[in-house]
Amino acid sequence: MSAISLEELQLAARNHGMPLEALRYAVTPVGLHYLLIHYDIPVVDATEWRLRIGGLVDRPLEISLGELRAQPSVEIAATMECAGNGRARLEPHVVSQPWLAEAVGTARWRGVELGPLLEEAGPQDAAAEVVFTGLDQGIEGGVEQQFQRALSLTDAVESGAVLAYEINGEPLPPQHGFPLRLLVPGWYGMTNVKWLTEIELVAEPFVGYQQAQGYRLRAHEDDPGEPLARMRPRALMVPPGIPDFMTRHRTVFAGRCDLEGRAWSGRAPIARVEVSTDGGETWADAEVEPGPGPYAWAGWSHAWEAGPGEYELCCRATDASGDTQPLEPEWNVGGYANNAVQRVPVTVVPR
Ligand SMILES: Nc1nc2c(c(=O)[nH]1)N[C@H]1C(S)=C(S)[C@@H](COP(=O)(O)O)O[C@H]1N2
Ligand SMILES: [Mo]
Repeated sequence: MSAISLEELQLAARNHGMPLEALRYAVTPVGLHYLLIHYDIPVVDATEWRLRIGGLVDRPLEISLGELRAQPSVEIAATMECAGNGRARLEPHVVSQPWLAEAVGTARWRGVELGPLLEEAGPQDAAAEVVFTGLDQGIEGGVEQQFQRALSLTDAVESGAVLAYEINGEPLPPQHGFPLRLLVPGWYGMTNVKWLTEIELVAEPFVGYQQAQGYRLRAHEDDPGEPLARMRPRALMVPPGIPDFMTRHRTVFAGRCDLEGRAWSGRAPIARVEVSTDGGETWADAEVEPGPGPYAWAGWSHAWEAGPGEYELCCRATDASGDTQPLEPEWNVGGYANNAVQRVPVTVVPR
């Protein structure tokens, strides 16, 4: 693996992953959920804060947090993964937040459904896209900006998106977007705009930095690429046994070892999870159990009779559309959507 720079360490020390042993929880405890914050976490005075819905609508809205909380709410359990998850495994090295595999978490998000709220505002015929603006500000690619992302009006209405003010039954903490964030189940993390303050309906395709420059799958520098949208299938395992402090290499004691983990896809339900103990040469089916909701990861487990020796454990998810994980990473300019199978070297020692 190529060396990580101090600048990348600076990002990695701010944006933390979910320690993989937390895959044991069907719903990730808030402090263990991964975090990704492009700029600074804004401090928001909830009494001053308003959500504005405007642009190509018949009835522009300005809503306080109290008014939002008074509306009918829904709670969805959703698995969210950063589009950059797996980036640090790519060769040649892609400079950005250096995730290995841990940029994921599952939370119960409570809030107001986006679709009905947009209907209330009355989208005009010309409205084609919905632009979401966060309060956080920074400079990226030389462009001064607030974090912004857009969805087509159809996706905004039909994706089951929620404007969330609670995570796991508590008000959003500052780092997860207090007081309000967008949550679009099944989509990669960048879709879910935090510190949401404005929703604008527009006629033309949105060309903001995070839409037109960032978060695109590009094969080479001159390739305009495809925008990232829904999460590719991925399975991860709880690293078995005990870790070495420095290398994290796993030691497992011989005998029965219950391998377990979670698997998700933003495109279709998980249909199959397989496990390999020989680096992907041979595979066995794991048992799959439903997760905490249709938008959340499934649980999987597999009993392994571990004899002394060296092993490379792998797991691989396949979703109901037939989409599965590659054995080797597929490189792209931004280092996105690398869902190559996880590999966990372990040493099994006599008990
Ligand atoms: N306003 C704003 N929203 C944002 C971001 C951000 O930097 N600013 N980061 C995005 C990215 S890239 C990801 S992966 C998710 C991470 O959400 P979390 O930190 O709550 O896990 O938030 C998204 N929403
Ligand atoms: Mo992300």
